[in-house]
Amino acid sequence: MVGCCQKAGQQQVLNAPKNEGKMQQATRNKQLRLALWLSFISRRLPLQLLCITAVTCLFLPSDPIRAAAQEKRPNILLIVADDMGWSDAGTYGGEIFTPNIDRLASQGYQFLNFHVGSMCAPTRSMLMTGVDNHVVGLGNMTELVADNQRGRPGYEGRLNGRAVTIATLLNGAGYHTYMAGKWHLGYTRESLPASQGFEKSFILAEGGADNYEKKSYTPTYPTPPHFFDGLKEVDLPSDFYSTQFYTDKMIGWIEANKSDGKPFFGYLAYQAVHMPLQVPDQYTRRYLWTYEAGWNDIKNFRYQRQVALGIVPPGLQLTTPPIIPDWNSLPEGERRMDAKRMAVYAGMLEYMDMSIGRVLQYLKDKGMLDNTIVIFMSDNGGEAHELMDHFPDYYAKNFNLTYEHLGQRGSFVEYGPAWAGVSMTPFSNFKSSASEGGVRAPFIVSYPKAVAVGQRTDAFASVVDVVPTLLQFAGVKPSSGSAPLSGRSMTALLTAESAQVYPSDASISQELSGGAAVYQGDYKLVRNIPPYGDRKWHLYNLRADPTESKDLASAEPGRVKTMTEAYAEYLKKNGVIEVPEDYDIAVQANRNAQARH
Ligand SMILES: [Ca+2]
Repeated sequence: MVGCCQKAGQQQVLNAPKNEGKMQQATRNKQLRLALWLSFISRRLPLQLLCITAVTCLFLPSDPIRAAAQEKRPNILLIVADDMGWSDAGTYGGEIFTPNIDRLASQGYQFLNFHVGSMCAPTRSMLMTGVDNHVVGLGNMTELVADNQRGRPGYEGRLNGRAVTIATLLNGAGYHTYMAGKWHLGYTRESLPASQGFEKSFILAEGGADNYEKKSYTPTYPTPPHFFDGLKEVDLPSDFYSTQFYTDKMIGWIEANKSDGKPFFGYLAYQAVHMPLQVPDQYTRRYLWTYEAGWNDIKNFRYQRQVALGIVPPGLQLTTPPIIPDWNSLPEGERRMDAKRMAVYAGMLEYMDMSIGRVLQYLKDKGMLDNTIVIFMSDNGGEAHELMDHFPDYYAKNFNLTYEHLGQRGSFVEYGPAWAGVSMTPFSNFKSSASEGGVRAPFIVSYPKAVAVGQRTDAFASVVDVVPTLLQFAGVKPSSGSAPLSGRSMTALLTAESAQVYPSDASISQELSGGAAVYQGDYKLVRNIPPYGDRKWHLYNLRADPTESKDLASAEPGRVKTMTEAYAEYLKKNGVIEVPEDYDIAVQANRNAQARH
């Protein structure tokens, strides 16, 4: 009978009319929480105790977080995809087969307006600490650090110790802490995961690497990549494939300690779908036919699907940079190669989704899934950069670039700006820009005990909000000896107590490598450097204009002034050193790489 109530409660939320009053929504959410709680209790108590329990429930805290925590502290599984686009998963409009990510969304909370840094390591530094990247040592990518930033506090290129990681806090509170995958936050002894609170770790130190062997993927990393098992640098097994290996590691650690009564925090940071794009060939083959349709049609398909899902507004004018040719204007040989490059990307992403499914199925089989907070996200927008254009001789010499080998061991594949634009439908620009195409990321939270089921939100939220949220769910306080948290807890939103994370008049700023953005309510003030912008501020109303196509800066000078003042405060508060006027990412990257040779 209680089981019926749970189903009915969930169905009510899924079918809630959009114009429903706030009071009705609050009442409904209380009913849902009570139903979930009763269902939870009923699975653990004899029937004769149920009546007493039901009465007692009326006097328990209405706060579902405390109610859940009183029973057992939650496990936490934090899954991060690398360079995955906002629209790639099915639940965000994509045609790629991602049933496990989609199921997480349908059983949890899907964010439509979640923001990250525009590149890997800064996002990850905020994800691990909850503190702005300029405070904790990743003020810029170490590969891109400007001459005026080098050696300055906040630009160490590794976690600098000013903030304690969530792994350290949770481990200190009795959690097992595991990390498998890409770290990218330094590999000095004190900055490795093993020194940052993770009791078990197997990591790639650099920003990327080959997925099959210990091999660099770019001449800007002149030495082979570094992998660490704890504090020990190690070689890779001969049958290594990154996604499979990291998944096995995570499941193995959870399994080894599952019976000792301690909860776990698992950080699963896949190399997928960062270049080089690689996956077992059968996954690529599934998509060859799909992408022969070309990037124009696929982008339009995704947009129409997003409109049908109700996650983006209809009537948008999708923007395509002039450097991207019309698909039908390409010679057949180029179309064939480009279709396969995207097929490898899609296959690699599907393999990752399948692997996420393996972990979730394992947790379900062991009866642990209901008590696990699962987060899935990407760390930045789709990657448009084409290294093969910059270093053609290097790739011709070190990789097999034939059509037949694309995606396999020994090959090198990047998917380029046209497909990156598809990945970021409907937004403009890409990874490393401050446009939404660089900083809007998929973000899903599932936690059946406390998080509302089957919900979507367009509330603004950011990567710095993850740590305060997880600490609150786990009942763990931030460290008094650490830099203060930069974000806000999302728990009130997730448990349907509030419709927002930030008040609508709050200003939230970010900066990376000269790109900068300030968010306030529906508005965004943004500045990009070439090739993504003109170094000037532009103002957009993101709700009406998510593609950032209608600049309102000259029409609303007052708003621009308020937001630039908020940005100036942000710079001061976080010790940001802005890049010089003539800073150029490609020139700086080459100069820094030469210095490392
Ligand atoms: Ca990335």
